Amino acid sequence: MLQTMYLIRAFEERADDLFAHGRVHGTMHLSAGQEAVATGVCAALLPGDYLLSTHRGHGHCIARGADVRRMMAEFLGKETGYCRGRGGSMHIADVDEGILGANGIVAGGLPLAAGVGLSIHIRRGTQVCVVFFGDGAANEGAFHESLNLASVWTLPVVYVCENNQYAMSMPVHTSMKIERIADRAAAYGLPGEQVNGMDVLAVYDAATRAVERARRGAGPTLLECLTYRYRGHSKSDAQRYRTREEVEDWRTRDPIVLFQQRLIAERVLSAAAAEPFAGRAREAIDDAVRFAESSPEPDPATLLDGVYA
Ligand SMILES: Cc1ncc(C[n+]2csc(CCOP(=O)(O)OP(=O)(O)O)c2C)c(N)n1
Repeated sequence: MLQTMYLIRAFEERADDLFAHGRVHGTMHLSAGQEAVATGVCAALLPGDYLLSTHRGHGHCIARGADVRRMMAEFLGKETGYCRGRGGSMHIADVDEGILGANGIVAGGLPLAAGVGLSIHIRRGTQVCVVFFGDGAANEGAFHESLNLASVWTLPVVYVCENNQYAMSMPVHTSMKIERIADRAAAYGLPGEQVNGMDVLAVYDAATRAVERARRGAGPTLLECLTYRYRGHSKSDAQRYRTREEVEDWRTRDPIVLFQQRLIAERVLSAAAAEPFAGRAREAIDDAVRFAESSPEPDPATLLDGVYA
């Protein structure tokens, strides 16, 4: 889990750098600070389980085992990318491995999750579908409809709200009158749990319980993971809605630093053994960038491949 969190951080640092050098078109949404949520939840899954992501989805894909070479190639719009360079940062998917795609529509994954859950249910499968979404998405109608249907039909869905305190520039307390998003689960008759999203083991424990409940046919769970994004909403965010002190305060709870310190304190890892983790992650990303850069651009003649409407 520590290596995974380092890998997510390294991927995004490099993505940011490539963007700054004008190597990427469009925009991107970084999840630095939120690594423990993706990592803790995905560690609770088994091969064959399904995942639905958001516009801030790099970490979800990496934590689910996606190949960073193909992710980087997708990010740079290359033919060897997961979506042959058509999707870019916001639309990385690996359907064969159950990564059913990111979603640029806020709450767009939530109705899909109910559909995936219904499909598993009809096929009498034992898989689980995890759907990530933000605090802003929890105010969309799709959130309420999806939770209600999944609960009524006892579907194997785990709802993971990454409450990173803001929907673009809007703080959670200005968009909802409740203290805990997890409390909304009660309205639909399913368990809701609020978790420290900066603590990868706390996330893993809660996710393990939710996944086990879904897998044994007991239905959905809502997890609210309290976390924070260190970077702006996307690349065009001047961040006038929060103070530098607030960001620095959250950085003192960095999920990677905290987990590493804990592993060392509990003698699971020595300081010397922890040393190479960051370097290994950067090397894997260097290799991914080399792969992506040496990969071909998509052939313009294939531009309409995959366009169905
Ligand atoms: C249906 C819809 N409404 C508005 C937008 C514009 N938009 C993109 S991201 C975003 C904020 C999302 O906040 P949240 O769900 O908390 O996720 P976070 O960005 O914090 O990860 C908005 C309003 C959109 N993409 N889709």
